[in-house]
Amino acid sequence: MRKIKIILVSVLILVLALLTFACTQKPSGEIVDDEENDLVVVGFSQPGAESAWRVALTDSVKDSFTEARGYRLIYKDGKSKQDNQIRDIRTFIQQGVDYIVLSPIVETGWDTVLDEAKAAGIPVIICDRNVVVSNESLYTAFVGSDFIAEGETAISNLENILLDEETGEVKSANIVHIQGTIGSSAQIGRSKALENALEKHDNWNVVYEDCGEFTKAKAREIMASALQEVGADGIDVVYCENDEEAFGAIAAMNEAGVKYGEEGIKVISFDAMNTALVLCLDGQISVEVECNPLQGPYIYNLISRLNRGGAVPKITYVKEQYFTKDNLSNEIIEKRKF
Ligand code: GYE
Repeated sequence: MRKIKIILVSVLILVLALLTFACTQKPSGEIVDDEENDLVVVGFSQPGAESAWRVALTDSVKDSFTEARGYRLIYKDGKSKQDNQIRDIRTFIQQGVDYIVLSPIVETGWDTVLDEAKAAGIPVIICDRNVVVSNESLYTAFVGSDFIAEGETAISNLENILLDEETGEVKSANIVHIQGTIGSSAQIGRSKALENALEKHDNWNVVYEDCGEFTKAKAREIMASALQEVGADGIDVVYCENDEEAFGAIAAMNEAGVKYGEEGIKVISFDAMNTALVLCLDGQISVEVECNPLQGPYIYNLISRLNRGGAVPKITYVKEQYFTKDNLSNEIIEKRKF
């Protein structure tokens, strides 16, 4: 009898302990209540951390939305999957954040979740890459780059490089095209500019094309395969859709002992991170089109205006430029913030 009593008491204690534990656990959709200290809560969904550029964007947003300025930033990394980003936005909605900032991995597939944010009355700022939605009212504003313009800048520089001074004609070119994440605005715009150039120059051909996912590792494999299948003599240009891909292509060319830069295959790249500009000044990368990751202050301006009840422009393009060996110097590189 005594034994049964002890067992019953132990079970009771266990059940009580479990219940207390369950009640003190915070569910993942915990309501964020910063009214006490009056902080404005911003949920920031990034697609991943595939490049140094993206890390710079994350830092810029984190530096802009600080508690000292009256904000609390909740940062989520989507680990390169749209489904994760959608889940993260739903968590922000459940938490009742004041604003959502979304850098979308690809352009399409956001209608439903943006509709949910709208229904919850949470303004959404799209940054970096854009979305394509059925109804523009599903987001409040976009801040980011004009990717077709970036691609066109790269192409006009390539045309200059390939200009035959004697004839005034643009020389023929066999191009390896290493694309970024398919379906992202950055890939779509930069690829589109190359496609338009191929239509304009019938002596330009893409001899090898694959998706490098904006990463060095993938691009290195792609360039190694291109060199094997096409051969270095059959390649004049490698058009990389970001710096990580340019680093990967360069690594593959180094491994294969292939000449690039001024004396060999021309490397075209986007982002213009400092580490890449060093190679550009050295003549290893021929064109660097800047993509500005310092978007935090732009987003901060929009949200603080909205917070004061003001209106904001639907589209804001960040300021960007391009670099070749001719307009670069060590001083310029040292002064830059990314
Ligand atoms: O060029 C690349 C990054 O969306 C503009 O994504 C961005 C691109 C950038 O991973 O480095």
